[in-house]
Amino acid sequence: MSVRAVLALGSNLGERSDTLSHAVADLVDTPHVRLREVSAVVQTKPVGGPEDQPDYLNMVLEVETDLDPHQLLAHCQAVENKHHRTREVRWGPRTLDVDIITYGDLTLDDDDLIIPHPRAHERAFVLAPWAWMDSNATLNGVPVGELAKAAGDLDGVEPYEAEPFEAGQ
Ligand code: PH2
Ligand code: MG
Ligand code: MG
Repeated sequence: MSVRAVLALGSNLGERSDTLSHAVADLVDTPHVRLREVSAVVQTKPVGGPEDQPDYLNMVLEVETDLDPHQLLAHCQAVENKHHRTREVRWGPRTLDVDIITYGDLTLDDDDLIIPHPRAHERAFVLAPWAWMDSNATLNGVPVGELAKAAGDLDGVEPYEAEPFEAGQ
């Protein structure tokens, strides 16, 4: 049986754009996780955590997977670790964060995993790229575009344009 899951990626340390690209490739580098949709990349002001941390790049993916939720979590954490993720400060700067936002229609409240993600409904850095990727998406029965408009951090979310590529650099 396979299930559609939405994953959110964030990076605010190092080569953020390269990290996100490689993370997408790593997440789907298994027959158990297949890529269905990819959002635009957005640049976002940090929400919570230390005030002086750099801006994030964020994006979301829809995947189809036959991993169960805990297997999918372990897979996401393995990809975070590959990108040198450390866990010193809660909501502190990180090379890569991969969060499970939804897993089909499942609701789960385990010590190590809550689905849907408990803060996704109020975070424009997740909701805005998600709404642009999938205009029909809902979270807890509410269109994600509506949730994005109500989110306090929407002003800090802007489309990200990659640096132009120049030969020889
Ligand atoms: N992730 C957090 C806390 N704050 N802010 C932005 N803009 N983007 C994030 O990905 C983010 C955050 C915890 O995971
Ligand atoms: Mg997170
Ligand atoms: Mg996380």
